[in-house]
Amino acid sequence: MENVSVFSVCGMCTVRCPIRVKVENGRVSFIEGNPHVPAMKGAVCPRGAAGTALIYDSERPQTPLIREGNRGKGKWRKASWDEAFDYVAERLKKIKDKYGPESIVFTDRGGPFRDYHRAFLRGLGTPNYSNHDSSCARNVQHSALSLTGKGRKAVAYDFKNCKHVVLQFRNIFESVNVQEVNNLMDAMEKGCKLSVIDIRANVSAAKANNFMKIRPGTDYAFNLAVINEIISTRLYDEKFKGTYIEDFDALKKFVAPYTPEWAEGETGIPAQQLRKFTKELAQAAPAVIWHPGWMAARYTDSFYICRSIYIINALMGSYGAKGGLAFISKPGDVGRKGLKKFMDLYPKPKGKRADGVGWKYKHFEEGPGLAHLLFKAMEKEDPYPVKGYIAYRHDPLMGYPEPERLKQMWDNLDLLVSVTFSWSDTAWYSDVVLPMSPYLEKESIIATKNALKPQFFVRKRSVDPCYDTKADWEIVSGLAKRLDLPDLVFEKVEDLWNFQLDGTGVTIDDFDDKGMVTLANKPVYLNFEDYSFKTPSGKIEMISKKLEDNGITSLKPYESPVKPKEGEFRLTFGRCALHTQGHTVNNAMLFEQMPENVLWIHTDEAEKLGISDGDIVHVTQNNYTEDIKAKVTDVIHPEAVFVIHGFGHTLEVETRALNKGLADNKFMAGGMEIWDQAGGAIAYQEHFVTVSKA
Ligand SMILES: Nc1nc2c(c(=O)[nH]1)N[C@H]1C(S)=C(S)[C@@H](COP(=O)(O)OP(=O)(O)OC[C@H]3O[C@@H](n4cnc5c(=O)[nH]c(N)nc54)[C@H](O)[C@@H]3O)O[C@H]1N2
Ligand SMILES: Nc1nc2c(c(=O)[nH]1)N[C@H]1C(S)=C(S)[C@@H](COP(=O)(O)OP(=O)(O)OC[C@H]3O[C@@H](n4cnc5c(=O)[nH]c(N)nc54)[C@H](O)[C@@H]3O)O[C@H]1N2
Ligand code: SF4
Ligand SMILES: [Mo]
Repeated sequence: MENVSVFSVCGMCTVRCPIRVKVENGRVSFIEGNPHVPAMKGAVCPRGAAGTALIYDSERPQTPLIREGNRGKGKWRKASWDEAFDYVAERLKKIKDKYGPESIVFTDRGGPFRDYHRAFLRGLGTPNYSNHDSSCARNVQHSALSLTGKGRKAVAYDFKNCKHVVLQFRNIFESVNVQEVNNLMDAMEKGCKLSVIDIRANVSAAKANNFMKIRPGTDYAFNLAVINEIISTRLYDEKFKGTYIEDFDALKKFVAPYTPEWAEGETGIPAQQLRKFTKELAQAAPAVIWHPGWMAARYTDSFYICRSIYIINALMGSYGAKGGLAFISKPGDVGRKGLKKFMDLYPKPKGKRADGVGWKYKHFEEGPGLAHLLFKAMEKEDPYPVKGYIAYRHDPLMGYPEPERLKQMWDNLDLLVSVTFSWSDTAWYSDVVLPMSPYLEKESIIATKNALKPQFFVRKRSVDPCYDTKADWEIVSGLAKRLDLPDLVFEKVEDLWNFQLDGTGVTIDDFDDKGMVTLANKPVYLNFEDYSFKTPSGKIEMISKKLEDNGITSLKPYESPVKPKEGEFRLTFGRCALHTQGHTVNNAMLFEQMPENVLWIHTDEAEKLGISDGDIVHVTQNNYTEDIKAKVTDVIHPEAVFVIHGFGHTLEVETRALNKGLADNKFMAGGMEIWDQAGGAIAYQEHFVTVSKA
């Protein structure tokens, strides 16, 4: 067999870096960053390099499976694809006939490859598409919308040209996006400053010029004091304020009591340090990026923290600026035609969403709604019964709080289907597992990247599947065929791509050279004369009518977080460079490098408890206990303990990951009910645990 190289798209996390895959004798031998994308610098991150271990792993679902015993007991019958498709389609039809199309719901993991399966849902007639985002970035999205009328992805972080980057609950050097990291490192070599505000010194803090260790849950206090300082010392961008900020006086009045001295008492960060930092930030303006956060589903006021960050960016004039929050273009903005959409084949379903978004909760964006409220609707059969659920590349039992509670919410379902490439708690609990081919073994639909230079990109198949798995489009097509949706049935992926490219002037051959097609010659930056935001005033609005009309205040007074009781710690978490969420722990290459997580605990607190570095400790909440190794350190705030999320697997089919480390989501009693009412996301860090030596 010949040796070939294929342009593809990494699938080890949702960043989806462009890659080039070397194939020798039908096996993947090497994965590198796509050399035509300068910011990749030819590299991938450690997880990206471990894609080979994913495809050649025998511990993943290898054929369709249909449940035989009770849910979760792991008794499976192997099925052919025809049998599995028939089984699922028949049951979906029955549910639709008996309860109506809205009784079928679907959640996925977000990302750029959604148009085709979302069209499938429209074809079925259900409004209930949802994704993981109420466990991730919903607060960021809703805060962006509330201020500018546009979502969080309407701006790109122009790290390459930035002069001062601020990371607050954003650990860019471990929670990686390869191109962003490379661009930031280039900028830092040219003198860009890095400030990090975190509850512990992470890798980003180690690279920072300025690290501010903050008391967990007090970020809003810090940010309000920064706004106070900017306004009282007139450090804001006059021209930007005049053109683009609405209700400035209301903001000024609101922040007046929140002085740096006041904030010091809340956050533990000295007032003088805050002042110095604010001044330095203003000196770099408008080429500043205060990152609004990514995994911002942490506190009940996270939405307001995100809003305060966007407000600071606005005061710095960083919106639309080179080196700031640059406005991105869509194909239409650069005079090109966008991809033809599968979703346009069907009208938007008329029914109400089961999660209440759009009618009960009018201040939330409809798009993906809020999955935790969808799960609640399943339990209560309110506003109507939900009987069929497809979890598509999504593992809510690992990603949402209190899995046992979530299983109860799913008890009323007649059908639970998982479409997945790896085992997961959710797949294990399903009635049917439809195994998806991992990214190196499949094609994906063409996607658009809206950017300073927008582009189309595509994932091509590098090698054929080694097990009886199928690509996403083959799975949706197989179901569409049996559910009377002929427009969504494709025999060949080329036909599907040609549908998308129709009218764009681009052909699939145009992707051969570089793996992507760029739609503009050079980056486009804001033109002050003709840009307006999508708010009623066209400006960035400090007071949002949409929020206020729904009983939610735009400028919320600060409330001090609960202090942990004596002997308790706030449970905090984050990511590491070697794993993605819960789904890589069992990857042989990554497991070898990091088999378990450890519990970060402050030296003084550990000493009080008689715990030394490396000791095994019990972590307990409400009579539930798991054991984990302690990492005793000075660099974490004493009120918190910290773990990397995604460990503590209990499935015997994953022999490597089994019983390694601790599962943070099991220490969040009542957590499905604790969410940010203004921003919509779960508040994962409002939970406390005790720690003792084992
Ligand atoms: N306690 C706690 N809970 C959390 C978090 C936390 O830190 N702590 N983090 C939250 C965050 S930020 C998020 S985003 C969610 C994530 O929650 P999920 O999206 O549920 O988690 P993943 O493990 O990324 O993906 C779920 C499943 O989808 C499949 N999959 C993942 N990526 C791909 C892909 O690119 N292609 C294909 N075909 N399949 C894929 C895998 O088989 C995996 O089992 O969890 C959230 N929940
Ligand atoms: N390697 C790797 N990269 C990833 C992922 C992955 O799993 N692995 N997942 C991807 C996904 S889905 C997401 S959402 C992003 C997440 O990207 P990030 O949001 O940047 O990642 P996290 O590590 O969850 O959190 C960042 C930091 O928040 C800190 N933190 C916790 N509580 C507080 C607090 O109260 N205040 C402050 N100021 N800081 C706090 C943590 O200590 C941590 O260092 O990463 C993406 N990239
Ligand atoms: S950041 Fe790493 S794992 Fe994620 S897509 Fe890029 S190379 Fe793959
Ligand atoms: Mo996330």
